[in-house]
Amino acid sequence: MAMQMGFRWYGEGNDGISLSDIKQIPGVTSIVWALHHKQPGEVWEKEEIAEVQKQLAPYGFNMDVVESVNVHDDIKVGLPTRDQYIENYKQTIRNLKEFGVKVICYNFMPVFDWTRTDLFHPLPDGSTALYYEKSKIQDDPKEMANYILNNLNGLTFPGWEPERMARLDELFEMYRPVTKEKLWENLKYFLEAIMPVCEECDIKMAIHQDDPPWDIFGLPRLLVDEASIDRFLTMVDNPYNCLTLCSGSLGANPDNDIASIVRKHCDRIAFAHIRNVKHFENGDFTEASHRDCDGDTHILDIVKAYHDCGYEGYIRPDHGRHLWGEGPGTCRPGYGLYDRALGIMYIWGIWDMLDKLDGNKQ
Ligand code: CS2
Ligand code: MN
Repeated sequence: MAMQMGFRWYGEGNDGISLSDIKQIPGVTSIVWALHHKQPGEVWEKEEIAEVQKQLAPYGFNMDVVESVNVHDDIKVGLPTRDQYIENYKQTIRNLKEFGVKVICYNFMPVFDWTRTDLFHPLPDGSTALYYEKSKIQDDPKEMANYILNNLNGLTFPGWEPERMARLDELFEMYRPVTKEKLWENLKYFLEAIMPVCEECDIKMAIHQDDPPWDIFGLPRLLVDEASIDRFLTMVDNPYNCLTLCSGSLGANPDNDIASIVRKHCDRIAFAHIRNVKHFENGDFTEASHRDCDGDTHILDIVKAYHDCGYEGYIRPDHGRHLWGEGPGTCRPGYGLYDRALGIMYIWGIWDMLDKLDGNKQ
């Protein structure tokens, strides 16, 4: 068995890309999905999950991977109310099990999910891509949040729920006493509470790294490099406590050697995100095509590391550029159709050739 290729899709009526478009990309077997209308902390009901199942079934896609079931801020902050939200999370896991879900991708970033200063930054080839200008992030978080919200053109984006962003002052206030160590403790508390349910349901929790992998706006960020990943996996040393290893998030720091993290922790990687990033000397970075030489993430080494390890988990192309008419209003930043499809073909190209060199059948 090879790795299992997935494609992130935001749901019927919520994504300009159709399942029949995705069906035409070679080798995609999993739709990486979520209930995007749910707020963090709410239980995902079986009837709602069944709707998605009904949409995917005619195309033969499985729904093995969810990205993301977002974690409520009270759990991250460690408030007494967290226990109720943890109970809700457990119930969601049990409900997802009924539909054959195998992996839950999530993150533990305070306040913001991924952060960028330009969502449609022009590249020399005429396409656009997500861009991070380091100097801008020292400023007012509200300015950045408003910029992102105003450029989503009415599209929902997990982690950027307008309801949460409207409470930004309150959120920053809530996180004020949460030091990095406290955040680690709260993550441990959460995982230890849900691990028995994951075992019972045979569902792996796969944490996504922080993006970018460093503290922003004075907020602590945990999963940023090899040492913090080591700490995370030993802190809760359970085969159901896994990683979504995101080459793009980690790759924003040029010191991270992602291929070596893959080799070290392959058995704990349940889901792989493949994305390429190009750095500039002043600390800015832009997202790039998946082709190795277009960025600094070393995509060839990473895919080879997965291949050498006999990786059989899920994988998906992560953010791509916006091409051929894609742009604000037609696609979510990073989630157009074309560049992600090209990324898939690049990944398959590497994988199939490595298989052939090994003398294996495709
Ligand atoms: C991002 C994130 O890098 C990525 O894949 O698009 O939004 C990611 O989906 C979440 O952080 C996972 O919880
Ligand atoms: Mn990712």
